[in-house]
Amino acid sequence: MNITFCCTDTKADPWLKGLRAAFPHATVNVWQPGAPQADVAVVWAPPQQFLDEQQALKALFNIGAGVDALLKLRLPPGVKVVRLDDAGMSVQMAEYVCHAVIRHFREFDGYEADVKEGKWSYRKPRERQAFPVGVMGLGVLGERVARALRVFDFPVHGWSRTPKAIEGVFTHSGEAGFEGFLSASRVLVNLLPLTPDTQDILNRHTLGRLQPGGYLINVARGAHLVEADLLALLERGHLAGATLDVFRTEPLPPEHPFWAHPQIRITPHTSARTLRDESIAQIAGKIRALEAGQPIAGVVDAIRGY
Ligand code: NDP
Ligand code: OXD
Repeated sequence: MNITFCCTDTKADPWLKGLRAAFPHATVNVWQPGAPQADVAVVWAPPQQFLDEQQALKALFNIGAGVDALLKLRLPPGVKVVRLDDAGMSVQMAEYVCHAVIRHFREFDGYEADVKEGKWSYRKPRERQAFPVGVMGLGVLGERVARALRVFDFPVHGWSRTPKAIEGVFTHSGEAGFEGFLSASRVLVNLLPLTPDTQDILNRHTLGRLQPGGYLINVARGAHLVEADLLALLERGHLAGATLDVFRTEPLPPEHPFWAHPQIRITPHTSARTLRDESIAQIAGKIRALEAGQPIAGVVDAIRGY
């Protein structure tokens, strides 16, 4: 078997070592232009030239959950696109989102500012029922996040394309359920995949439907958010703030207003990192299953876009 590795912004050596250990009889190399045809590829945002040259690939293993960058490209005919299925990401996402929700709800930024000024001052405890959290996307990550938020007794709403049942979570689905989902939420967490249907979905109309004092947590993709609309809603006071991990342009350009905005907290696309060992183990298991003609989880539906 010939396995090729073509991942932008990723140190190749540890991945090659792990893949070679999992497949001692296979050829495992970093892709170079003109390389022999490989059977499967491990990829992250590969160049079009790679896919144009590697027309015999049977499967592309994306080392992330989101496949938006990959689906923009012309793919070899009949190739399976396989996403990472959790591989240690959902617990990280649950930590990140719970931290952001709790930091906002408990006013920790305000306390930090007070402490810097040497002030010992209390704030009135807030009513938890007044902070319903809406989770957009109830897939591998969204469902874990919704369940984690329930542990803290926040009212939790979830929205997905098809109907879902999650214990303790008010679920809504499809276009018909969107309006009711938004107006039931005060804190909005975005965990949708980026597809033609979801691009720009966080805009003045949708964010304007959140309850007053709304708060946005975007941990999915930057292109979900119309950035100027967020700034306008913060300015108007309809939104209280935002925690953003993803941006339309990454790295966030130095002159971007989000860097210094007093109501916006940013992190550098780090809410749920790809964990190398877990990912290699998962990909190796799926390669073996495919070789044995068995079905695997995480095969992307290119028409649906996720
Ligand atoms: P999944 O594919 O498992 O889940 C996607 C969810 O979104 C599903 O519940 C799906 O509905 C729902 N959905 C898709 N399209 C629509 C739509 N048009 N309307 C309503 N609901 C829709 O994805 P994951 O949970 O694994 O990951 C979600 C995204 O998180 C990734 O695509 C990626 O962009 C982002 N991500 C970000 C990371 C970071 O570090 N910032 C790390 C990892 C992922 P249904 O269940 O009905 O199919
Ligand atoms: C992913 C990501 O999609 O890290 O996995 O953004």
